[in-house]
Amino acid sequence: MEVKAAVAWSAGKPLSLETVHLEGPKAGEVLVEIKATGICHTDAYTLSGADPEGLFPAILGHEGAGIVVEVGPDVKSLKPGDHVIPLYTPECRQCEYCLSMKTNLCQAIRGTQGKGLMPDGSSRFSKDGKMIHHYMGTSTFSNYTVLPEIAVAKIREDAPFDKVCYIGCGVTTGIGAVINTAKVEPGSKVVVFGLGGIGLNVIQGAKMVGSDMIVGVDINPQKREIAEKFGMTHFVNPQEIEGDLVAYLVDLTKGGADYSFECIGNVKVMRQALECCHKGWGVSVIIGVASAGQEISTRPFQLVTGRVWKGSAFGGARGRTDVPKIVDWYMEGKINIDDLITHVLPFEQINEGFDLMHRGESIRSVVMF
Ligand code: NAD
Ligand code: DAO
Ligand code: ZN
Repeated sequence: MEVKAAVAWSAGKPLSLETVHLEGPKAGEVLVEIKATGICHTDAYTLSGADPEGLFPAILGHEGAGIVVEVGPDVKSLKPGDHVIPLYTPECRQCEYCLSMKTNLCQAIRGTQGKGLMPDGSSRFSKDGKMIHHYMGTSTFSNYTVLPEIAVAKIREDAPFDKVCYIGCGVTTGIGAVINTAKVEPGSKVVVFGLGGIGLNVIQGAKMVGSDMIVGVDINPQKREIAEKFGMTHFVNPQEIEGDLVAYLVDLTKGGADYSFECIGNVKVMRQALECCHKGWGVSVIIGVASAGQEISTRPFQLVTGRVWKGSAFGGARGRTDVPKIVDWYMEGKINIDDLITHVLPFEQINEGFDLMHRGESIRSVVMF
């Protein structure tokens, strides 16, 4: 079939709106009509050319929601008409990783997904006979996409696509890092570095589990108001404090953070996030994706004296199991997504969504087909 897609032909260029060819689903795959998709920092990172694993041409996008329109042979868990969220972290429930119950990093289709291909090693997208890569196994910048069944979460039908698409990445990443990765307890002191689309969801997760003190750190003072709305109790602008930021935060938290989260992708800030943690038990979670070749460092004594450094991908969430529950939380009013979606754009203005992000004017832009 012919579909509408925003194609990344090469790095560093705006997306090109095209009609491209999409082959139907093969065994174990489903065809999904994408109704809405968020634009995430990670799409911009890949489009910029800084992502060493970025492949071109490709159809980017990994934060979508839509409806199943066709299923291939052997598909058991989905049917046409099901409302769904695509998963860049699949959940096969059969691989060693899924069965370990220690990680959400299902490896069932890792090899082909990383090469921009479907599990059979081919792409479903092409233009004039030229192959176009899939992206993160999802390619939601197309009004139709083909997905492996194991990379699709079925959600309730009354959930609005233009809001719950954000659960496909940002919401789950932030809230999940608090609940699944750090397992923050009520009464905790939390420090969040970077108050963007991820950090604000960390704040809302920390508030949800009953943290007493939630310190937000950002160089953009305009983030203060929205962060307070989501539960931040103290704001720190590193450019406004005198002296060492780590010492300032340890003093503010009276001994250090029980939990800290790096939501920027800056290796210097990752070190600050670890070192502002409480001696003996503080846990620091890296969420931000640093540029290629970057390395983190600290004095090993920071770890010897009880601080713990962890990382979190997709909030440690098992997508097919956890995403429908997070959609329920939104529908029950337990989490706020509406105030984080600052811009809704028609598909034709998808490049404007990237511009808004680069200018720091949006938290999340959502594109509707
Ligand atoms: P964003 O651009 O919306 O937010 C980043 C925030 O950090 C901004 O408010 C900015 O002002 C602030 N900032 C920048 N430099 C700073 C500094 N030196 N000190 C303090 N604040 C600073 O980005 P986002 O969408 O929230 O994404 C954050 C990171 O998370 C990115 O690296 C993204 O790729 C990554 N990410 C990771 C996962 C995962 O599963 N681990 C998932 C999605 C996104
Ligand atoms: O299993 O080796 C693996 C890689 C899984 C990829 C996990 C994604 C990490 C987060 C990247 C940003 C997502 C928007
Ligand atoms: Zn698996």
